[in-house]
Amino acid sequence: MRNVTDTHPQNLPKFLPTREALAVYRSAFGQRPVMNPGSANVALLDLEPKEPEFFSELVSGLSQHPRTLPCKFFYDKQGAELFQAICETPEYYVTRTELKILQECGPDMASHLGEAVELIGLGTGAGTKTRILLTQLTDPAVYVPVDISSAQLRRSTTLFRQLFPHLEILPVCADYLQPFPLPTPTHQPKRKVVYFPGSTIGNFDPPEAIGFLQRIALVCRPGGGLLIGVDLKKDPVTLEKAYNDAQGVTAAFNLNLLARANRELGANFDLHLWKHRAIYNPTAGRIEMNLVSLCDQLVTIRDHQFFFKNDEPIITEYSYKHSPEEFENMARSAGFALRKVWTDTQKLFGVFYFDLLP
Ligand code: AVI
Repeated sequence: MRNVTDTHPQNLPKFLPTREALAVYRSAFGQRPVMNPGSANVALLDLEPKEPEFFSELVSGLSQHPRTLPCKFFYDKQGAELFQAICETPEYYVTRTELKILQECGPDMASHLGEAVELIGLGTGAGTKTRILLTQLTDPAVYVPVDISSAQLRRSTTLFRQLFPHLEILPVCADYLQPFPLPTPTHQPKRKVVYFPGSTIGNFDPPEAIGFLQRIALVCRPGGGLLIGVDLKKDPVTLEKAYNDAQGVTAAFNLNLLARANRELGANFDLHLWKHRAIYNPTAGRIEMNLVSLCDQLVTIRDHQFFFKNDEPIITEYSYKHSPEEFENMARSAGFALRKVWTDTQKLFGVFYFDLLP
């Protein structure tokens, strides 16, 4: 098999028309993606971001005022494991609630999506939610999982090929925040539906979220749809507990960003001199997650030095919470019309289904 990293993003036009995307995919993988027993050999379109991006974005984020670190860098191996552990804490209702909604309302969701769809899963991780959805769908034509972690994508693709042996699965390893090429399936789907679970949309500022939804609209046109999980506005106590769990898993997840900089870039952050903080800002409607310096300190990252004052924060993540009306309006401005929202009895979380406006 050819080295699939030949298909470097710089060499590819953005949002390739399907025929060209197919050519790129086939030249990388052969006529059809290879079915492999071990996940290490799963063929995927590999556009995984490489290390220099972490260094340059870290330096530019720490040079800003207020200082920031992009939350996409949370998810190295340790960070992905910690995120998994967050999802199992009693306080983090988000994952549990979304799963319950999917289990209970899956058949109704499937009837809205229709038959023979191409399901494009963005950031679907281990694929627990997608698995529930795919089980309910009527004769899906193809599944295209898109994830930033090639290891995760290979594992989940191997599992999904065993679970759904008749389904064409075309994995793409890419930072889905950037334009990426889509492979063309063997069987023509009736329509494309983008699936974006987990309330990751909440990690975008509203203008960024609208821009992202507009790009999704380009991907699923003409006549496609969007199924998206969104964390809803609720009382601040429940929200703050979810991001300050008693076992300290979220704190470890946040601090892992600094540990990752030490591991990968030889930075010298002393983790004892930083603390995790997560506060709900009701005006902005978001959880603000920071790492706060516990003293005046100097940190070196390769040839860069940063001086942090006592109590100075680094913004690591915003997690916006939306009311159903707010989210419907945002999606409408990106070209989507709401068909249905499924929620739990406490209205903690919503799974929204939109059709693309003609
Ligand atoms: C991935 N994302 C939706 C999570 C959230 O709730 O914003 C990330 C997270 N950060 C802390 N806990 C979970």
